[in-house]
Amino acid sequence: AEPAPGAVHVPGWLSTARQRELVTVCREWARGPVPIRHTRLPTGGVMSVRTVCLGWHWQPYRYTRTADDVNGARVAGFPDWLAELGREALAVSYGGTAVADGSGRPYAPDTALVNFYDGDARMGMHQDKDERSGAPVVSLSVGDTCVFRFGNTANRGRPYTDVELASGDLFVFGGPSRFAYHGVPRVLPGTADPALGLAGRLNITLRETGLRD
Ligand code: MD3
Ligand code: FE
Repeated sequence: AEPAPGAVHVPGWLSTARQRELVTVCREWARGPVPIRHTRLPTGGVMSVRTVCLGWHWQPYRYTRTADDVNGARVAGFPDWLAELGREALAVSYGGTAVADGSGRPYAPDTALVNFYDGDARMGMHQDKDERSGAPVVSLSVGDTCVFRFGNTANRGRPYTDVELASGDLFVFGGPSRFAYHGVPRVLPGTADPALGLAGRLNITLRETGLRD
């Protein structure tokens, strides 16, 4: 389904086996070198979602190599297999592995944000503007279903569309959708397959930062 220009939703894209592998590897990433944490905002607020990063460490509102706001450690590397998964995601959603900017350049994500939602976690409406690249964002959901709110590029309010994201769903945001406001108003606890062994929801987003050391 293509709910907006450049936005493609592929329900059930990840096999159960791949979902289980992602749960396992996310558990490892959550332990370190930078432990998963509730991100502290410059306003003093703390996000209800817990996040761990690969490749580049996101702290509001910039990317660094070391987690100066957590324990100072260098973030875990961004694995090649995850970049390859990102190119597979573009292949199924856009029909090719190139970034859809006319350059023909292959998608080369260099950071992942792994978000963990317990039953009370939410994410307010926001834009992702800290990357210096217009390349698409690839989102993979595992575990409990959530309500994902997909808005417009002008403001955080209406018009928006609510879409349920379930375990195994792929969502790609490119073109005009790349800078749309979006958020997660709620998670639907207990909706995941118990065999996954995950209480809550994981979301992995792949991005190109456009940054160099
Ligand atoms: C649309 N994550 O990490 S994934 C985020 O489910 C974030 O954890 C949510 O928003 C989550 O920044 C939503 C879908 C998503 C991710 C990034 C986008 C949609 C996007 C970037 C641009 C436009
Ligand atoms: Fe976002």
